[in-house]
Amino acid sequence: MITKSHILINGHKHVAYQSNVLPKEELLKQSKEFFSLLDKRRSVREYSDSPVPKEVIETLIKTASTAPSGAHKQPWTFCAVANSNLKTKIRKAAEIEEKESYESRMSDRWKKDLKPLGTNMHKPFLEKAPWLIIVFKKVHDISENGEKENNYYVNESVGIACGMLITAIHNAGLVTLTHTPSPMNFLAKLLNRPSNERAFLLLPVGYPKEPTYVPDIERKTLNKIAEFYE
Ligand code: IYR
Repeated sequence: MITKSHILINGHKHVAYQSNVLPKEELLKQSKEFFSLLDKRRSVREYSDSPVPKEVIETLIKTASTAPSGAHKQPWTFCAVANSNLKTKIRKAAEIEEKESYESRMSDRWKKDLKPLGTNMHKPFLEKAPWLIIVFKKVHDISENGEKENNYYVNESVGIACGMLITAIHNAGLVTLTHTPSPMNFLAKLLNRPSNERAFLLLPVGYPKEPTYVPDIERKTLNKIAEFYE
């Protein structure tokens, strides 16, 4: 049996980092290939009801949970919903909030900014997509004896994990959409989440309806998003 060899640094166990250094000629190629894959990612609002195996969703969630987090607290819970009754309840509750938002909470300027994207208060994807992943942030942990334990940089940590989840979903040939009905507290109620969890993001996951049309929008060029100091 191969055993991990540990060394102690400041009294804490460390293992050798398994590096992923590429040969020089591969470096640019790999980075360009990954860019080209991710540059094809789009937010998709129309889903097919083709099923996605649970094991795929489990693997995507494990991938997201490789994200770095403040003090390695991993302050997240991913709730994966395939149950139709629950999806219908989530759609109904989300549409009540969205109706209120589109009719009175959102400013005219905000709605004008969203016009090219074609969003509205109707959210059929919440029932059509085979899975909904609702990401909860843990504002603190609760120890086994019921005491509060701190988490750190919770929004940053959970945001990074969500980015990695979106990337993993796209890499698997599936599509998603960052849906943030506001306010989102109905999700904690419907999913019976404990008091230390707050809904952070809802991602429908599935295959796109074929054909699906997405807005013809462009990404900012490198010189608009980056400054180099050499
Ligand atoms: N949450 C609403 C509105 C919305 C807001 C933004 I900013 C978007 O980029 C897209 C939608 C909705 O889901 O329709």
